[in-house]
Amino acid sequence: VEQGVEVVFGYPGGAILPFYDALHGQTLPRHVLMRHEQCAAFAADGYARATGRVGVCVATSGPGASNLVTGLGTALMDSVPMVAVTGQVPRASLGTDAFQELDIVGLTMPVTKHGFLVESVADIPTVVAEAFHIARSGRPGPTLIDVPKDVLLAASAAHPGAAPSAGRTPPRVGTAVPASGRAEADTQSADSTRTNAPPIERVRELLARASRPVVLVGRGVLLAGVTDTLRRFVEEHELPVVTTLLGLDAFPSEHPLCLGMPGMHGTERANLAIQRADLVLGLGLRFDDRVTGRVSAFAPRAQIVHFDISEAVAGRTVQADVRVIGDLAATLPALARNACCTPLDSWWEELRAWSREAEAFDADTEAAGPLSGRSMTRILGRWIGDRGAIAVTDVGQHQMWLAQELKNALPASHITSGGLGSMGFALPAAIGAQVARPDRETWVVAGDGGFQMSASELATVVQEQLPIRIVVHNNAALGLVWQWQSLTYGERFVASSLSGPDFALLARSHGIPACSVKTVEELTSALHRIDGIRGPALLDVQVPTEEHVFPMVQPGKGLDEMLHGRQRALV
Ligand SMILES: Cc1ncc(C[n+]2csc(CCOP(=O)(O)OP(=O)(O)O)c2C)c(N)n1
Ligand SMILES: [Mg+2]
Repeated sequence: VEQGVEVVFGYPGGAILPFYDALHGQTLPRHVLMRHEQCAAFAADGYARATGRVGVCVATSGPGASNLVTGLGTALMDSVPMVAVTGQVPRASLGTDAFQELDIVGLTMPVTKHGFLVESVADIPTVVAEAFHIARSGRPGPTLIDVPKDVLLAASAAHPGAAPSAGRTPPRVGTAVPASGRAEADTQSADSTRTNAPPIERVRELLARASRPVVLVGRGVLLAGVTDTLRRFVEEHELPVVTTLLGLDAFPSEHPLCLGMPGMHGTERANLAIQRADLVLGLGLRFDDRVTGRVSAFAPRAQIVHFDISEAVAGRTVQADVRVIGDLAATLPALARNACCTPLDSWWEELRAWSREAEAFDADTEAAGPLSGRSMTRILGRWIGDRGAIAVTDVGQHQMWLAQELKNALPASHITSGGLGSMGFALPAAIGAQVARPDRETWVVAGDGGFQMSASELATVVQEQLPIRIVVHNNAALGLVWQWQSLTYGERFVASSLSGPDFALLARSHGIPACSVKTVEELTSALHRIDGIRGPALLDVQVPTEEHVFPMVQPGKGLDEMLHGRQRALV
């Protein structure tokens, strides 16, 4: 509570019960009971992404704690500030294979910035403060606090019914276990902007000389809160903008300067722009392999500039010619000041010759009649975007289609698991986002596979009375797996065909109004009906299995070797 936490997402059990007991009769924090600890971590993640605040999840020792692992990894990959609190067996039982004992600090070392095993009650205030500080600072990410049950009990005895008082100066933490090493690297780099005057000067020179520049925008722009600065900067110089999957909501997709998403399922205009550019200005992104395609073929004609808060991230895949390490809140305004550009008319002429639509609208097949994955996400992308709602997607074909089709998402309004690509993410993350932002409409778009991984959270939606709009893209398949087996495994389909329950019936069994739709007309009228519903609602959208997400850059290919719907390789 002293850290400003208002909500925690969790699941109780023996070792963590003293923590739960301390919540009794308290108004803060609110506890949201999830149906699985993985979903508690995803919900804390969605809460954090929707607000920029630290998300908190809670689990008991052993299986409760280990169920958090995927959620922590998801947050680490996507730079989401999170603190996980786990119960542990009493100190005297540590190392004895006690009931529900797992070394969770050891187990989560690679998926957290830092893990703490609390050794005494006196350490708790410092550990909590450090855990929140590390989660927030530098490149944000998850930390874990593991508290033995006897320490929790001693804490309750020391502070019956109240949080520890502020202002105490407790002794230094006994055991602070360095985890992924990211904490140290990031803390050092967080204030390293003082070293950046020369690199920024060099970037200004490169920009002034460039005739084919591209600005590549990642989630760091959102984390630094510089979306307005970015917009002013690129508008002033008419710079083309490409937004990664996690940077989609950092810049409006329909802005005339926006070329779309790059990478494996990026647009022709975005990918070819990068390949033809003479300067790539990367702002707060990791240049991960889904963005770069074959690294050796990435932006072959370009000088590459990489702005990032983390020394550890810069240069890991693509070698940047200039690295600017520091908070974009300081470095981007510093660049924008006095920056100048040559006129880019001929570059824009070249750019406009390529399509920024992932696939052209086909009036014959998309305006009416049976839905496809493409047409349903096109309708939803506009519907969700026009309402300024939050879109939370799962992982798979529907995720890529919606990323291509979502119109003008507001900052912190496109939430998806990018780096880890964790199926089952969408519904629980939307619970976190909706709890965080009751004032915002929140939409889930999930595949039938990913939805089945966390469908038990429908009960949480109802128990917490959250008005989440849920769309299941039901193609009776693990669609993206089907697509890979179709295109790169010679149509040898194995384990990609998927049955499921009647999703509408499943929702109704929870008391959630729901229906199944198959045509454009049915979807459109269902969307209008949902407008009149105050609580949650679910749409089961049935589409054929046989559909590919295009464009596609296959693994090992360069960004200009895209497959299009017509399966024509460009260039
Ligand atoms: C937890 C997890 N397991 C496996 C995968 C691998 N995977 C990526 S996409 C995908 C298929 C997703 O199917 P579905 O949820 O139905 O979405 P669709 O592709 O059909 O839209 C799978 C199995 C993953 N990303 N996450
Ligand atoms: Mg599917």
